[in-house]
Amino acid sequence: SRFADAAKVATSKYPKTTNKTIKYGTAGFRSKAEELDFIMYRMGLLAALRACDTKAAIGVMITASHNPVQDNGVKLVDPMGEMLAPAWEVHATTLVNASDDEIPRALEKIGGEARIDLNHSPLVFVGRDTRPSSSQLCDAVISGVRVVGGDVKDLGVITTPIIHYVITCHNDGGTYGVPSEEGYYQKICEAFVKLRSSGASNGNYEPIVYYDGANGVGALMIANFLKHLGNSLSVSIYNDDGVLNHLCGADYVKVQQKWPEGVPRIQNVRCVSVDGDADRVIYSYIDSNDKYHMLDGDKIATLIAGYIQELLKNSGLKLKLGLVQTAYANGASTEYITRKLGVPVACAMTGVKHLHHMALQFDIGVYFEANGHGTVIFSKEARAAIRDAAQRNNENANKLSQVLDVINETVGDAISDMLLVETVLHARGWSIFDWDKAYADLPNRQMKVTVADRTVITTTDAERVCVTPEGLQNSINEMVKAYPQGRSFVRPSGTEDIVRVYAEASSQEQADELAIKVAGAVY
Ligand code: 16G
Ligand code: ZN
Repeated sequence: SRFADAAKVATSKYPKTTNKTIKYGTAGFRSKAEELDFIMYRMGLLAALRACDTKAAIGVMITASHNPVQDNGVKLVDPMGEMLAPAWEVHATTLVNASDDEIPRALEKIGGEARIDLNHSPLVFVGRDTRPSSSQLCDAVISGVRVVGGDVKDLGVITTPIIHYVITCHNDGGTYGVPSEEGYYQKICEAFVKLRSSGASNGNYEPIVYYDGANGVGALMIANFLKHLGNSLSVSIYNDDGVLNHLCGADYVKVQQKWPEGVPRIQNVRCVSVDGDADRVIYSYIDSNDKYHMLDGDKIATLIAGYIQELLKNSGLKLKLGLVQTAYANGASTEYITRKLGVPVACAMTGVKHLHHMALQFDIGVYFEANGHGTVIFSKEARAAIRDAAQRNNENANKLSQVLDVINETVGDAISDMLLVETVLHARGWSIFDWDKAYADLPNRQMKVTVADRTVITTTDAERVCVTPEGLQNSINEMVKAYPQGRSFVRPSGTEDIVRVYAEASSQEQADELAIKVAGAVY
């Protein structure tokens, strides 16, 4: 077989170390770093095949995002910056579960099924986060690509959203932007600076933020953005050299609902927390009474959607704007955006690919997970209409056109999202307090439950309703009834071997109580 070498290198350098069945999950493969060498190598092989299949460059990102530093993971990025196509997730699972000797046959089979052209010379971009294990794991990916004759472009330590952007620009011939890290900073920052050219302060808005880098790649990359921002925004960087994601970062702040360690606790300052690969962002602040407040993906989404809606209205452009959330979206946010702003809301399953897909039904789709992952996407027609109106000196369309350039449409980016939030606050003349008071979050609680087999739990209606085990949903309904404004759901995690429980109610005590009861029913 022409893939014979792939088996040889596997046996000698990257032998399979487990017989457990492993699945390509919501965010690719993820586990303890020391279990990943053979998986990385095989993902290098697969990325090369996928590049032949699409006749385009493919991306491989090595990161375990918000997870602890001992973990790592890998995911593939498709040609237009999308998550890997579902059929290839299945191929990834097949390839990783094959024995070392079976690799050539698995590759032949995948190649045959996808009818790929092996005469195409595959190109694979690789990138990695700052984990100590990432560099070695990246070498394994590179070996995999090369063994089947592929070329590698190593982007080094980089954020997930930048690799999505670079891949997209490379494959569309530079239409979306210049296909380089530098091109990215330039595009986004130039638009941002222009949008506040009349002055960096405005009303209650002060151009000052504290930045919690989660001790990861986000802390390194923000410095590159700052070089292009001049005096338009003052960013104080914290958490740039401690333990990754430890007691800080977007996931910690969101789940623990606590101020990140390592950031000075100063009243009324906006604190921006990103995660370990800088694709999630959460805001928080301490008010004048020393009370802590957290502004999550829902708050960000409603802020952005509200502003885009206003620009659309004032521009006279007839484009359909919508918001996509998940079951985790706070009930108060959904109520606010539908009733108060009149923007339609759709609910998708957890995972960026599901939200992204659902957002395509709108001309302008804002999508955000409560955990801070999200962005805005524009249809081709919407983009053309906005650019066209901007050229005809429609002032609001012109603003919208610049806002478009601050956004990374290929995937959510913590830093680009931050610059977008700052743009809206600046335009409105709002402090973080003004933003926060749009609506009050319903108190909520998330819990993890460890069970023998999480796959016995299946759900429907975008994970809001539990189908199996039989009777569980009825029990949840009964429990929820006892709590004013109560809502709760359970779903198997796509990234960890656990079941997640979410509950909200009118008080924190009640939300906690409801979560504990529902968790008890799952166990
Ligand atoms: C992954 C997803 C994230 C989702 C999370 C849920 C991507 C790129 N990332 O990190 O969007 O919120 O999984 O994890 O899709 P869970 O299934 O363990 O709750
Ligand atoms: Zn992440």
